[in-house]
Amino acid sequence: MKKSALITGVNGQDGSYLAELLLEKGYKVYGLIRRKSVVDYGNSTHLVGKIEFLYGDMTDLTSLIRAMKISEADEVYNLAAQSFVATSWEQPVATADIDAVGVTNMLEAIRVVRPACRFYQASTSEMFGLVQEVPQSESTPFYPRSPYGVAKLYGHWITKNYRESFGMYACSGILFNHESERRGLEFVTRKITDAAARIKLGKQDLLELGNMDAKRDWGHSKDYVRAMWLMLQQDEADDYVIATGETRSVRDFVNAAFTALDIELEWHGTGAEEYATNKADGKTLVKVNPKFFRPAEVELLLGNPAKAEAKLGWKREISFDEMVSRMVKADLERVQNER
Ligand code: NAP
Ligand code: G4F
Repeated sequence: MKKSALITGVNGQDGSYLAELLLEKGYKVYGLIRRKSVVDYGNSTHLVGKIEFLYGDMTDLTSLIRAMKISEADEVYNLAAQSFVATSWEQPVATADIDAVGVTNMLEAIRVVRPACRFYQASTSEMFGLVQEVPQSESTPFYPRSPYGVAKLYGHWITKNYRESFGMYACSGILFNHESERRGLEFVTRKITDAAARIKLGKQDLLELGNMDAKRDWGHSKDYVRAMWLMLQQDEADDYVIATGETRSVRDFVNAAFTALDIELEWHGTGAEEYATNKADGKTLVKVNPKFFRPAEVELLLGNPAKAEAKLGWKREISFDEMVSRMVKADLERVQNER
């Protein structure tokens, strides 16, 4: 008999890659999406007809109970979230409703309808925030720095609590930043690759960014959704850090993206006065705009994936350079074909 899986946030970056992976593995896949005024399957548009879409919302327990009843899910992957850190200062209450209480709603729907169903929670390296040690592992104390990080920490602990209180198979993946050709355009990596492509094609003059010194441990989403699935196939539920073990600054990412397009940058100034010129003609292509600075920043993330590698047999396959090159190539093609 086919296993059944329910993915919340199926039209997001990770949801679409995970749905592809589960289809390859022979699952019947259900994806939860929100009703919008215009029908929009987002990153999972190509999966229409292959997976079953269910309307629902993380803030509406009744819709999650309904989704559990219809899907009869053996595994639930809770990827739905208000996932953009900067927006969490503008919409702190909505972020908490979706990213914190929404997790309890999903766990309750499982507990009431199908308690044997396995549960994956999308936890995040943002919970480490003002990092208490380097690198960060499963035992590193948390210190979130944004309403998003605080809400996700609630989701993390309620998942652990349902595991301990009710014996549910509930896991949290503490995933470090992961990107792809499907990443939202507001996140820094995709903002950079999209702008670099436009600048290369003469469709944009300048890229404005915030904190160039922030460091992230960046991997590719396709590798990370494999880890989610592995977490739900073990004898016992547990929490795992998923990361590459490498860290780079935003400036490093900018250099890598422009290099992939054969543009060499020269950097000048520091802090809010920093900018980069094209070495070939001296034209300013990148500059800092303080409007993108955050009220509180996460300066350094670097994960230690040793536990996941040893216990899950997980290993990332897509290198940093390969990821940047795929993102730049996809954006170049897309921008070229824009009218
Ligand atoms: P994403 O592209 O922003 O996808 C988030 C999804 O959640 C979207 O499909 C969105 O649907 C849905 N959603 C938002 N609010 C909802 C609500 N109230 N009810 C139902 N669905 C809702 O994020 P992602 O990068 O794929 O990340 C997936 C998950 O992993 C998120 O929980 C994120 O916080 C977490 N995470 C991500 C990273 C990373 O680096 N990518 C790292 C650690 C953890 P709409 O299209 O309707 O908005
Ligand atoms: O790409 P970002 O917006 O991602 P951030 O804040 O690290 O969050 C992402 O990763 C988390 C895992 O650690 C996820 F939980 C979360 O859902 C999301 O996927 O920003 C990365 C860094 C930040 O330090 C930011 O200040 O880039 C810096 N940055 C500098 N200029 C910028 C910009 N970020 C954005 N979005 N836009 C800028 O212009």
